[in-house]
Amino acid sequence: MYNSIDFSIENAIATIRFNRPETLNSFNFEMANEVKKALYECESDSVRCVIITGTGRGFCAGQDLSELLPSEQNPSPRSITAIVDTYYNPIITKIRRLEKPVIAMVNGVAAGAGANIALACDFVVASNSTNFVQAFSKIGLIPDSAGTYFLPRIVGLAKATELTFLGEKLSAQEAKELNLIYKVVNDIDLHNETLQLATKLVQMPTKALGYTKMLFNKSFQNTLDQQLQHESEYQTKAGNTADYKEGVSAFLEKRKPNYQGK
Ligand code: T3D
Repeated sequence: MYNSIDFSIENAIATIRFNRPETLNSFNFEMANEVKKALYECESDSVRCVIITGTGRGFCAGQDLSELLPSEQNPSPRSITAIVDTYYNPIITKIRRLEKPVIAMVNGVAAGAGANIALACDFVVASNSTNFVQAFSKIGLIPDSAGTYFLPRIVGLAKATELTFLGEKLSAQEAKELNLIYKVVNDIDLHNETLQLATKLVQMPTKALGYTKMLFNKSFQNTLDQQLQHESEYQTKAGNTADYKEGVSAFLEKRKPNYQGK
């Protein structure tokens, strides 16, 4: 069913694994389409957390640069507009709009759109051999995939300018110190540490986490009054979930809650 990615769902955890290791999992047309399709599959209530990762020594090197210029095999390559509008923008939008946690398990270099897809996730767990590279300026492009949105908001304008203008490698440790990512772990521990986090998240009240994420999405643009109004709406939705009733009952009965994500 999938060719450029692996996709699996186990114990309510969906894993999307980029699978073009010969190009450090750079994005071509097929991989972009498959990632979008898999993200749509993750809308199912049977999925309560999503992990995005890569095969081999890289997470993702962004756009497959061999797909861009006219060649004998591909005399009319897709335009940059088409690539941004049909590959990256829908992927970022989908990650942000999925009402459940999305974890980037970054197993190695994350460059260009690959870096910014990771940074758009709710958690980034990176192996200590990882570098994040805003590679765009090196080839005369701007930082797409929401780089110009999240970076200045998270690290401030001066650091965002440095990272994107200079396009130098940022180690996982430096990214952690900048609060760009959640955790740095030894390469060998990456899978287990990420799985522990995902397992913890799938046992939590998924709808409340999803609603919190939607509120954070809105908070960047809203005034305080607008945001308070949205909190009222979403708290009403959260208060109507079975997990809310379970949470309160478990507290009163002095037992561990058993959340179903409903
Ligand atoms: O239309 C549009 O372009 C708009 C959309 C833009 C979105 C973007 O993502 S633009 C940014 C695109 N990405 C890059 O510019 C990154 C290019 N890659 C690199 O700078 C380096 O490869 C890395 C810093 C990521 C890693 O360096 P290193 O030394 O660890 O690995 P390497 O030897 O450079 O790469 C290994 C192989 O992967 C190599 O192939 P080979 O020689 O073994 O056959 C290399 O060509 C290939 N590879 C790496 N990145 C890409 C790639 N092939 C195609 N596209 C790539 N992006």
